[in-house]
Amino acid sequence: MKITVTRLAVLLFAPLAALHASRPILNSVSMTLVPIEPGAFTMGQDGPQTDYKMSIHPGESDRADWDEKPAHRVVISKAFHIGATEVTVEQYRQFDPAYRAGKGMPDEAASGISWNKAVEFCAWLSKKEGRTYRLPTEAEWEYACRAGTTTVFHTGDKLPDGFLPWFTGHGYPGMFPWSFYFPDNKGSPEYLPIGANGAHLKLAGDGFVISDEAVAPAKKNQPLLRVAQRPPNAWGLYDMHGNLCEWCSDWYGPYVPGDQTAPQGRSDGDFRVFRDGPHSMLSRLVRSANRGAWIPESTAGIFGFRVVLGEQPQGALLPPEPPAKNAQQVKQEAAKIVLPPLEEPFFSGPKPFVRIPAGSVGPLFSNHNHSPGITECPNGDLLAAWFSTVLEGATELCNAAARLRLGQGEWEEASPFWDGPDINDHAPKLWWYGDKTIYHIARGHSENIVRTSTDNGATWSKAKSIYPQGETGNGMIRTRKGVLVLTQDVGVSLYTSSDNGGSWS
Ligand SMILES: [Ca+2]
Ligand SMILES: [Ca+2]
Repeated sequence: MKITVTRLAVLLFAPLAALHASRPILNSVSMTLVPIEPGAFTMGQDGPQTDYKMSIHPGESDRADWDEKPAHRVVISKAFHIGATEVTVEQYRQFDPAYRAGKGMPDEAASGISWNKAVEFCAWLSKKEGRTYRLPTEAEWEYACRAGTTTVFHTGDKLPDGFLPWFTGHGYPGMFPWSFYFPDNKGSPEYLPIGANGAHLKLAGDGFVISDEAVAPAKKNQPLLRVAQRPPNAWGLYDMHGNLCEWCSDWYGPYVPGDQTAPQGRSDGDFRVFRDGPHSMLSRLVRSANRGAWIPESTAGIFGFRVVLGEQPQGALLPPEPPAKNAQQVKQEAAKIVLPPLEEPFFSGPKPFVRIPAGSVGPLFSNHNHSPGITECPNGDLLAAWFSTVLEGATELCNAAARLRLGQGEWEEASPFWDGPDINDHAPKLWWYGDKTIYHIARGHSENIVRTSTDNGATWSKAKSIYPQGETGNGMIRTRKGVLVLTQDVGVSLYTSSDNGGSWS
């Protein structure tokens, strides 16, 4: 009996070269799809925690985020084909002829594509060809990226020199370019800094130095995101480290321990997974195990996708993440507040509301907690939200929250509130309309978002994008005419909404 099981395992998990049942496919939109055979691999990355102060030691790109742990064994039980590159401008235009009209090279990756649009593209292509195209699951993506490797990158524990282009004037997010992370202008050898005019900079011995002398003459109209400009991985896939972030089909949630077969992520959530990091950003974000996730309607420029040809895996979906402490056991009775005598001055506190254990490096961070919004809830609780991070401009930044329940003397310990991992989702603000509705507004990636709760913050609507983007400042006010007005932290301007937050200008 034992021998049979072992033989079956060998057959199931044999390396690609041994099976090679199928060949690459060139489909109807000139997309090359590479066959991936079934197998098993270790998903995620254990090991030292990233300390996030990359500007101090930019060469340390091999450490893991909290949400990549525990590394666990995953079985990919069905063969599939996956795009050799991200979907290109030329391919995407066959679905949407108006896409970036008059701009972009044909072999540039299609950027600024929302998860929703990527799924629509797959449905369109499926109908066109009469076979199933879809986004990869997160597990399929990492399996294909690793291509049998167990190292930090598919190239080993480091990327080759000059592997990651960094458009130094753009950066991610836009307000934090190269100089934010590398104040001395020195990166580390895996980066290829490209100047504001598209000029390649020369490689210096101990990193890159951006100086006027080093800037070659600008090349006009240099395409920024052409696919397959660097060597592929062992299975023939290009740009699994760099170029664009790539949407996956899963709802995001933390990993659970134990083996999994054909996993599909969570059954619901606030964020869709993306894999791989954007261009012009730190190499640790493009590690094989790195995870990110964001709202499915975002059209931020960092997002592209590659498709899979093959039926969706049928592993069990994990349930949505359980509510965090700030959303548990929330009383729903309206508050009966007894006011102190009005003729007497009333002071209480101070009561610290940011309670995060020292040394925390994810999901909350003890280093830097800033930009709070605080609201009273209809049930009499106070709810506070703020951003928690190591560096204010970096991707580990998340939204934390805490609750001071009616009748209690102290704020509860902080807990995660709402966070797209690897997204600088900044400056949360909270506001109670005065009836049942509490608003949560925050800066997203290239959008702002709004969510609402009508049960005292126990549950929230899915985030909705609102424009224009900016960093929310202090809380909201409502004018006598019912217009909501929100201040901004950066720039002198106001957001206003005449439809209770449905749209903003
Ligand atoms: Ca990519
Ligand atoms: Ca991450």
